[in-house]
Amino acid sequence: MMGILNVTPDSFSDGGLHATRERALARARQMVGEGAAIIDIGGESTRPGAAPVGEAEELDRVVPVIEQLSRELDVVVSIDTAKPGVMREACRAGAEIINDINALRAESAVEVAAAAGAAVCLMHMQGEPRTMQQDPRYGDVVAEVRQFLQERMQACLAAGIARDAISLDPGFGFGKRLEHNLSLLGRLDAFADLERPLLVGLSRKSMFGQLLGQPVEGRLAGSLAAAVLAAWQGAHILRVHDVGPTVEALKVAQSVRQAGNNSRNTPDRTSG
Ligand code: 8Y4
Repeated sequence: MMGILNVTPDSFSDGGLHATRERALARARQMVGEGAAIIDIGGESTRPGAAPVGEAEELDRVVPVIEQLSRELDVVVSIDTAKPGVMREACRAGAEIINDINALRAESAVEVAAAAGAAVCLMHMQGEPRTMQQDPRYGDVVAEVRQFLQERMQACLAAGIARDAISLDPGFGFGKRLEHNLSLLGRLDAFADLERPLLVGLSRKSMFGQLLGQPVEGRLAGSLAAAVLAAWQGAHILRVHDVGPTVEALKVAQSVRQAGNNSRNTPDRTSG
């Protein structure tokens, strides 16, 4: 389980950077207590219309939190950034995974990741965040996402990143309509032959708003259903806001999977 940690100033209480850091640390401790093995730290809001953050500001937000968490907790820290300079400093501070929604396509990003010796998550996105939802189009969304991920993996391997250090992500919601997201979620098996762990981020995303008519705070049930479907198809890492509830939902799925295997192996099971 990968817990999402936003280290962005609270829009309600303006307590400054110190309060932002303390709030983030408390949230991280809670998620680890609920079973998160990875904390994904982001210093730039991904909300549509949010102001872009400069590199220095992003580093001021995330570096102290990464240092403290990797010192204090038995957890792997992941840095959610597309900026090579932030990747480098975050890894120096203790981050072991680079989670880049741009799949290391920025100038020098692949080289920085290789030099840092970090693991990387390569995510598919069509277009760029500001405009990606304007008119997403695919012939065969599953085939195109798979092809993109394979190409980005090749670029990483060519730069000396170890195959074992790479995970792949279809990028739910990133330049995709509801129908594209649903096609991908039903066909996660199509990525199995890439032989890399799959990371999926579905938590609270707008596809559940579209399907259920729920605002972001009402999307837990939809997110849990999707998490179970993904895990059932073999997804390895789930990026979620609600760590405790997702751990419980997956426990149910895992138990069913084990019971199912047992019964298939039972000789006296009748058929027909
Ligand atoms: C409510 C809350 C509604 C958050 C939407 C969102 C992914 C990711 C994001 C993902 C990987 C998000 C950084 C978008 N999504 N990284 N990052 N995979 N690897 N939206 O799917 O959470 S940010």
